[in-house]
Amino acid sequence: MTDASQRASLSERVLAGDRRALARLLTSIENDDPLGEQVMERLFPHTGSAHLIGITGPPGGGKSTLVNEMIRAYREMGRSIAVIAIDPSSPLTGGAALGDRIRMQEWHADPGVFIRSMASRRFGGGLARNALAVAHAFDAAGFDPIIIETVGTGQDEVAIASLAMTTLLVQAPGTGDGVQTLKAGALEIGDVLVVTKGDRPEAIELARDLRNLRQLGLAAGSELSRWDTPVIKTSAARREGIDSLMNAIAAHWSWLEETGEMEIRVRTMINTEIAFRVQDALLQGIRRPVTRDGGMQRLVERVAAREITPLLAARELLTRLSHNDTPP
Ligand SMILES: Nc1nc2c(ncn2[C@@H]2O[C@H](COP(=O)(O)OP(=O)(O)O)[C@@H](O)[C@H]2O)c(=O)[nH]1
Ligand SMILES: [Mg+2]
Repeated sequence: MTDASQRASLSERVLAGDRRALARLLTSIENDDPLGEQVMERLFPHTGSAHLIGITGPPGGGKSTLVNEMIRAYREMGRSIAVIAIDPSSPLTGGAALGDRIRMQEWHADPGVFIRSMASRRFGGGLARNALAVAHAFDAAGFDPIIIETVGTGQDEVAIASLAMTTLLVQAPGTGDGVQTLKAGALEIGDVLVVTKGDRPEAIELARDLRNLRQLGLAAGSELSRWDTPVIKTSAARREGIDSLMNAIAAHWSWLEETGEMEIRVRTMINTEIAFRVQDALLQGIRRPVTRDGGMQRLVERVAAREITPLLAARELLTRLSHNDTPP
């Protein structure tokens, strides 16, 4: 088979809902294999309709358990759902945590559910690029919604979760970091604030605190406050509050559509994704040729000797990259 026909057949099989072809494509994307990139070029016109939902919050906050209940709810509505779980991988398990693997087993035989676990350790700077490409692949394959779960610790991880039409910000009672330690602005990335582990007594207070905080935000009168960010208390353990959460997600989608915010949101997402790619390309470019010929080191020495400023060094690197040193 020629390369071209291989690409054509892989993309057609993905479009036709072939799971093995999709799994192959995802692996190609994760490995930065050119095949993945080429297939995505063919598939991209078939994307853009899925509801991307980001979910982020502290490790152990109950995100994956909640996502499992969301899968159940979407399946009851007859919707196909894909989940991208980005986890700081443990060297012991090499990726998905045991609990996650057990949960994934539950949906193993259901063709309407596709869960992909990505270990953030493996990707470094390329994490964002890969996770978003995987989301596009799911979109082309007809999954809707697509949930991206990230641990809300690293900057990249939070950024990815906010690269969604609807972002759920999870807070759990008893994780030690109460509302008072929520970083300024952290609340703003949440379109829906979710208090998980609602079966715990402290959840009531946490939900109340979050509602008060949200109220303060509204009083400050931000222009974007036309969406009244709901605070939803859920218990995945007791399967409570899931319907309210699903309604809040659907309401947010309708709000995006009705107000024209969707257009703006989608463009912001594309803008950020292109910026991620540029960042990536520049970093790779700098790491490869310039470090190889010792150019980077010479620049570092010149800055250390106070001959040039760091800004001038950066400009020189960029000039070199845009001329002849850029790798293909
Ligand atoms: N009591 C209670 N515990 C929960 C609930 N949801 C999750 N947990 C527990 O919290 C821990 C972390 O859950 P997990 O979903 O893996 O958190 P993640 O790291 O945010 O994905 C696990 O031990 C879960 O059993 C809940 O609704 N109630
Ligand atoms: Mg998890």
